[in-house]
Amino acid sequence: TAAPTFKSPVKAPALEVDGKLYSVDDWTNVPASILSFLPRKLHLQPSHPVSITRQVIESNFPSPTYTHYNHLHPIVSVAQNFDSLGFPQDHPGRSRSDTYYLNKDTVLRTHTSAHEAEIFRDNKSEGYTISADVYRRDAIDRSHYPVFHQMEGARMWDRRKVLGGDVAKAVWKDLELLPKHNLEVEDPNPTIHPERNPLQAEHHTTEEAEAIAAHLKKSLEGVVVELFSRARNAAAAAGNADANAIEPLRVRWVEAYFPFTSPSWELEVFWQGDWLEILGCGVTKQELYINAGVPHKLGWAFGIGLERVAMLLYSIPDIRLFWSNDPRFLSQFSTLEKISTYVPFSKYPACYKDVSFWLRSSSSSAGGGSKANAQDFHENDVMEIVRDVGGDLVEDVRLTDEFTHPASGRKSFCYRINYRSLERTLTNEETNQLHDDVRKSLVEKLGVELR
Ligand code: FA5
Ligand code: MG
Repeated sequence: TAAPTFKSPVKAPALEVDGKLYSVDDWTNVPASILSFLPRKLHLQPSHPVSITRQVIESNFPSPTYTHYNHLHPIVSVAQNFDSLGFPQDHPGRSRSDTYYLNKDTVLRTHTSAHEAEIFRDNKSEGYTISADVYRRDAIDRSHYPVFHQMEGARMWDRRKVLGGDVAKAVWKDLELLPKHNLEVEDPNPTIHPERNPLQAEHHTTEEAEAIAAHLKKSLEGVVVELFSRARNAAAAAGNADANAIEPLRVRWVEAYFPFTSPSWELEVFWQGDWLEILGCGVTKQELYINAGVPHKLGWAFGIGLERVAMLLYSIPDIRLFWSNDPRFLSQFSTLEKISTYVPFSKYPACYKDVSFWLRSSSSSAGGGSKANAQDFHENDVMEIVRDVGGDLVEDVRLTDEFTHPASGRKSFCYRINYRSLERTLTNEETNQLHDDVRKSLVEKLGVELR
């Protein structure tokens, strides 16, 4: 047999992104298809709906009270994304099934909150917004995409600087300056609940927390009212018959939990027959200010999904459309002033296909490396394989059946994949080929047994 004539030097494996090298290790799970999204920066593209939505929301948080950060790089440390925010070590958000790791210390940020601590430390202004692309391994459907855009916002008050040291009074005074609205927002729960939504009693009085929560809610409700009145006025001004047909706006506050706020909430808007979550928020945990060297501050923070808002605002039916380069999509958005209802250029036929498989039983997985057995199977791995093969030709993926064999204990799953292009009709051959590739890839990458 022919022996190699020379050995090529063994290069330490590394990923190069934006001219920087990241060493690769057991944690690395970010595929090239995801890295290819980094240059898009939809939040900065003139006349892109994500960018217009960003600007409309920013206008509710004017400078100099708020500084706007829009150019922070998406690759951050695990310390920034999780540790600085008090995520416990076993928080599911840290797992490789939820987050894209470049290596064990470095991730694609999963939220704009990754920058909270550094901006608190910078201590430039009383408030800020950060708009940016964020990355998550997640489900595939019309309102979820592995890359999306968030806007983080925060406002704080300095105990040493408010008149008479009475923070609550100062916050209520600032609240009076916020634009008035007459939207009735459902908000059934008390601000502070001893277990579910506790007061940070070592740091805040009840009055302070109540005042900050009220300022937070009023600020965000103001954003929602602003956004939707623009949409309606535009529709009405354009003589759009739909202006009256638009359902009355329904908005509600729901209790939530985040490791870096307490109390915490999510804001939901009624959309296409269901409640859609558009943001998370809360009273910032004092630990963050203390660790950032500004222990005398107190205040609130929120994180809003820009695509979710843009979908509501323009009636965009599918989150994949934001990534389209089709001029029939892009040409519909031009100015900040005129927000009009999106006109779908066509709805092409959908094609459902099912795939069923058995997970490998744990006994057969010995030495199986990273392949899936019942213990480490995660649905997001299926999602990513489908996404990798089908890209934006996949509209959604749903678990339709789950079964455990009574005798062997083996588990079986059936997923239904909906193939549909936003831009053309897919041929039968094409969908069959895609589905075949998905099936092969599931076997190769997850080691499942097809049924
Ligand atoms: C967060 O990311 C928190 N950082 C928000 C926050 C900031 C809370 C500051 C408190 C203080 P959450 O995971 O719920 O929270 O995401 C926030 C918003 O991002 C959601 O409400 C939703 O609008 C949007 N979002 C989440 N996942 C996706 C996705 N896969 N595709 C599109 N939008 C998404
Ligand atoms: Mg949430």
